[in-house]
This record gives sequence, C-alpha cells and structure tokens, in this order.
Amino acid sequence: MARKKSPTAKSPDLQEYAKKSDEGATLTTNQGTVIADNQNSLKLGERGPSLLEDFILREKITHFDHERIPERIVHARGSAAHGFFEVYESQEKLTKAGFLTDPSRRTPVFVRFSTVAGGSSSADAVRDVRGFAVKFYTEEGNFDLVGNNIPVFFIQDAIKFPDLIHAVKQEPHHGMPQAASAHDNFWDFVTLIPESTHMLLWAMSDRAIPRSYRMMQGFGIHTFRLVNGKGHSTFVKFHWRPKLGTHSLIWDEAVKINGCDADFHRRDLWEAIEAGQYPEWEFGLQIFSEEQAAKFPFDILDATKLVPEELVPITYIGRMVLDRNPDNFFAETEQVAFHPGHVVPGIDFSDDPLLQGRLFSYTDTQLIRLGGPNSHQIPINRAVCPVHNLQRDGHMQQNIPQGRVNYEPNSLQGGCPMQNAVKGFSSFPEPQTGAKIRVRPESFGDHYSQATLFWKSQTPVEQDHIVGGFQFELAKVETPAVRERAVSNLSHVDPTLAARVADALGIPAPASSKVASVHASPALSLMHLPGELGVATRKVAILLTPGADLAFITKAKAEIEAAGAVPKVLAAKLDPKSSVPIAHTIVTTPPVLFDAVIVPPGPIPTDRLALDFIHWMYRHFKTIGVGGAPGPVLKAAGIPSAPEDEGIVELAPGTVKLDAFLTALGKHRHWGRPLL
Ligand code: HDE
Repeated sequence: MARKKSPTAKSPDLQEYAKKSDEGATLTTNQGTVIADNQNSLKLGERGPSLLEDFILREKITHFDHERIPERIVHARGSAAHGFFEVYESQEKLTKAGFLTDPSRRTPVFVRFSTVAGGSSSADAVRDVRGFAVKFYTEEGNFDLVGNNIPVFFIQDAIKFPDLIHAVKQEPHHGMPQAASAHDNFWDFVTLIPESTHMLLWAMSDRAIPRSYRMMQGFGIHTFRLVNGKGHSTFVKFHWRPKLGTHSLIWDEAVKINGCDADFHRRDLWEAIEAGQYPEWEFGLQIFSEEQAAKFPFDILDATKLVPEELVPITYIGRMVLDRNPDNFFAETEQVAFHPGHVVPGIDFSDDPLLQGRLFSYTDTQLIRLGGPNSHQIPINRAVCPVHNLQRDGHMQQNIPQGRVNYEPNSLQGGCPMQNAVKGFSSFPEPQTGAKIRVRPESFGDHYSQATLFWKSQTPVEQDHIVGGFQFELAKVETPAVRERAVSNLSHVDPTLAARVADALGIPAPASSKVASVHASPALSLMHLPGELGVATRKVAILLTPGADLAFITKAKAEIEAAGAVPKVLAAKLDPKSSVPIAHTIVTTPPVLFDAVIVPPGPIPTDRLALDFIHWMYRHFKTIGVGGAPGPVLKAAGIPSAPEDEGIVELAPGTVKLDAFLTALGKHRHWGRPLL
C-alpha cells in the first residue's frame, strides 16, 4: 500500500536548506557543526591526555586516514584537462553517433594522459607508452576513446595482459625498478613472445619519451566499427593529430628531467592551458570495408598491427581543444573512470581479442578502485544526458530515487523507464559461426614485417635513438640468455639493428635471418608531423649574467612572447630589485627544461652554471642565440666553432630582431651537429 503523506507537515528540501549556509566561510564538521577551535585537541587539563570524546579530532583524522584510494593498476600516473570536440561535417554516411553527425554541437570532453608502468607518484619523463584517454560527454551518453600514443600494442590476446603488466612493473621480490622497463623480468617476458617485437621498436623509439603531452599523436589502436542509421557498418581506426606536431625528448634529457622536474609533463599541460595556449588535436579516421580488410596482408583484429597510411589514408573529421584545467586533481583526474565499453549508438566493437578482454576489465577495476557500483555518479563520470534505470542502492549511492517501482516490466509506473528500439543501442548483428576453441589464428602469425616497416620508415637520427634505447635497456638486463634472445629476435627485423645492439652488449651479431621486404611508410616517423604552429609554446631561457644588456633582454622577451613562445629570464640569484624580472635561478631550472637559450650582448659569461647551460643546449641540439659574435661565448662553453650550424644564431646587439633565431627555434632541433 502506498505510504500516505501527511497533508500538513512539510519537511524542508534538503538541498535548498544546505544552500542557505554561508558558502564556505565557516569551518564545520562533516555533519555541519561549526568548529570553534581547529588548533587544539580536547585534553584533560593543559598537559593531560587527549579525550576519546573529541569527535572533531576523530572525524578529521579518520577522514585523513582514508584519503587515499587504490591507484590504477596500470596508468596510475596521469594528468588531465577539460575541453571540447566538434566535427567539421556530418559523418552520417558512416555513423549515427550524434556528436559525429551534428557540426553545430560542441561536445564537452575530459582527457587524461598517463604513463603506464609507474606508480602515481613516479616521474613523467620515463621511457613508457603514454595513455591518451578521452571521455566525450555526448547528448546520447558517454563515449570513451581509451587509447595510447602508439598505434600498436605488445600482445594480441587479453589473456596475456596480467603477465605483461606483472613483467614490466617492479620485480616482486624487491620492488624495483620504479617506472622502467629496463629490467630482466620485462625483457624475459617480451623476448619469449615475438608478437611484442613491433611494439618494442616503438617503445624503444623517441615516441616513448614525448616532449609534451600536447605534442603526441593518439590512437584507438583496435579496429572499431561505425554504424550508420541504415545499420551499415564500416571498420575504422581512430587517430588524434596534434597541431603542435610530434616532438620528443632525447634520452639524456629525459633522465635529467626526471631528477629536476618529475612533474615535467603535468606542469607543461597545466601551464599551457593557464596561459591560454590551448592544445588542439585533429580527429581522424582510417575507413575501410570488410572486403578491403580481407585483402590486407595482416589481420585487422590483431592489435600488434597498424594499417599503413599508404594503404588507407586518414580522413580528418573534427577537432578537439583542451581549454580548462581541472579544479581538483583527486575529484576529477583521479576519480575519472574510462571504459572502452562506454559507447553510444553508431559506434561498435570489432572482435579484436584484446579489445574484447578490455570490455570486461575496466568496470571490474573501477569496482575496487572507486569502491562500488556507483562510480558513474561521481561528478566527473556523470553523463550529461538523462540517466534513468532501475539499478538501485550499492555503496555511496548519491541519488534518492523516488517511488516504489524498481523493476521492469512494471505497470505501477506506467512501464517506465522503457526500452526504445529506435533510439537505443543495438549491437551490429555480425553473423558468427565456429567451434569453441583456444587458438591464435594463423593470420596473427607474422610478428616481424611491420617491425621492419617501422624501422625502415625512421630517419637515421631516429634509428640511432632506437638502437640507443635497446642498448640501454638490454645493458641493464643481468641475464645473458635474455640479452641474447632479444638480439636474436631483432635479427628478424633488421640485421644492422641487431648487430648494433649486439655490439654494445659485447655479444656476436646473430647470423642473418630472412627479413621482410617492405617499403618505408614515412608517416611512421616523428619528423613527418613537424606541426603547424612553429615556435608556439616553446620555452626560451634568457641568461641574465653580470653585465648583460638589460634593454636587449626586455625587447627580446617581448618579441619572443609576440611569436607565441615562452621566454624565462634566468640568473645565478634571485634579485627582487632587478629591473628585468628574474623568473628562476639557473640551478633550479637546468637547460633540459628549455627548447632554446639566448645569451644577451655583454661580457662573456664566466659563471660555471651559465656556461654549462649553453654547453648542454648545444649537446641537446637546441637553438642558441648569442648577442654579438657567438665564437668566444661558445668557446668559453666548451663548444667547437660551428660555422655551418644553423641552430647557432648571432643576434645584432642594437636592434633586437629575432627572426633568424625564431626560424631556427621553429626547427626544434639541429641534428647535424657532431656529438661531443
Ligand atoms: Fe588498459 N586498463 N587494458 N589499455 N588502459 C586500464 O583501467 C586493460 C590496453 C588504457 O586515464 C585500467 O581504470 C586490459 C590497451 C588507458 O584512467 C584497467 C588490457 C590500451 C588507461 C586496464 C588493456 C589501453 C587504461 C587500469 C588488455 C590502448 C588509463 C585503471 C586486454 C588502446 C585510463 C583503469 C585513465 C587503464 C585494463 C590494454 C589504454 C586495469 C585488461 C591496448 C589509456 O582496467
């Protein structure tokens, strides 16, 4: 029988009532009791024991004791931002997803970038894959594109994921190393599964040490389906292309950055957005039919393979801009819960066995991490469209459902909420037959051709860095048999690569193996996407050494700012009286944190730190602008004269015209320099 409401008594609306509070000015307990003293616990006498009765102390400390939640089992360390997505033109031929068919919509997004292996407090610039997870809050529900900055993966089947992650994370007996794949367990595992070879080449390349989250591509990796209003399905691969281009650190920088600014990528993203330099990506699709896919020399369900752009070009259909930093790291960046299974009508899955496993894993992990089945009610996870269903109760239920009906079908609530076959999600009815078996299809069997393709598509500089990556990681491996297996595996990719790695490990080059004959795919090189924005957001250090021309510094700073780059004046000491504001001391902001340096006109610097600064900018292939003839300054910094070096720019002392300097900075690195 329905409960009768009293006709006279009316209790206050709790939310309205709460709003009448004084908007945060007064300190209260969680129950709203105003606190009179937040400095002293309740004691028996001035110097006596504390009293159990002190509910204020107990509440505060209990809450504190429970402030941490389990970190993500992978991708624990991340940084995020809000923004929007808009499609250029309706894609209704391909999909019925509203955010891809209505160009007038600005769909809000929340994007979390992450490393994979390290804990939540590990450093940013480690060698690792980067997560690139986008939550689209669409009018038809949340769509999560939970991708990475590398278009392929280590394994083909979800059942190997726990093994992969156990192997890469700290070794279980002593808990080392943190956030690094350079150890025996990882290389033992990956060298026993040759399907990882292609991904290993990407992971040893500069892709795994990006200069900035804002300068990374993003990939959905798996093949997905788009389904249009007529029920027609097309296969797609999802791509994000950064407007700033793809740029990376070099290993020596990355190692040092982790020491001097472990938050390098987090700070970079935060500062760019605070400065109004909003990072932007174009959203692209590789579109192919089932018939086309059947003719590819690899299986589109195999996540260790990419679809070369020469085979299927990318069509860019929209853009994403990140324009707001989160208000609270924990509430948003930490509590956001992505899931590849969060799809909307018009987007569907393929049978990629890695993707299929992920469809189970993400809800399961949120149950332990966020503590129950209601994590979709946390503000950052809430859909922006109405959510009605008959799921009830559970830990931390935030809603107060009305009425007696919590089942369907029902007649007591007019049958509501009701399913809707027209608007609702229905899976693409892919016909399936077959026996229930545990096998790897033969079409997943070629583990080397695309690794060779990747290697051949790199510039010589990138190839050198890949060799360096393998040499570093494998030299850290202590078990000789593992090192040998890694080298022998590489011989199936390219004999020179294998020989160069073997040489550094002091082992003989393996006998030549037959390698695939493939053409290069230039799009696989980082150099292929220099970006459209030149020097935008690049960081320039201006060294204020004794006697430096202060007027020059002021003008140079303004010119650099006008070009969209970020100048910072550095000096040996902070000096509040300096007519040119000093941003940092040289010792707190070493050269690895900058893209270029200017040595203003004035006496040749003698300070060791300033000279080291210039020296390392040179060795890291960065642009150096010198007021006056560069020769003597470079000599003092231990740099050989370099007349042909376009990255060393003489700046005329009188009129500050930085055109040549900015052009050189726009090239990002000057690889032609000799190694010192
Ligand atoms: Fe994930 N992955 N993953 N993954 N993944 C998680 O979910 C998992 C895979 C990716 O910023 C976890 O909420 C399995 C591929 C990103 O919050 C977990 C498999 C790709 C993020 C999980 C994979 C990814 C995660 C851990 C193999 C690239 C961070 C915490 C079958 C396409 C999202 C969490 C964020 C996070 C499972 C493979 C991307 C445990 C089982 C391939 C970007 O559920």
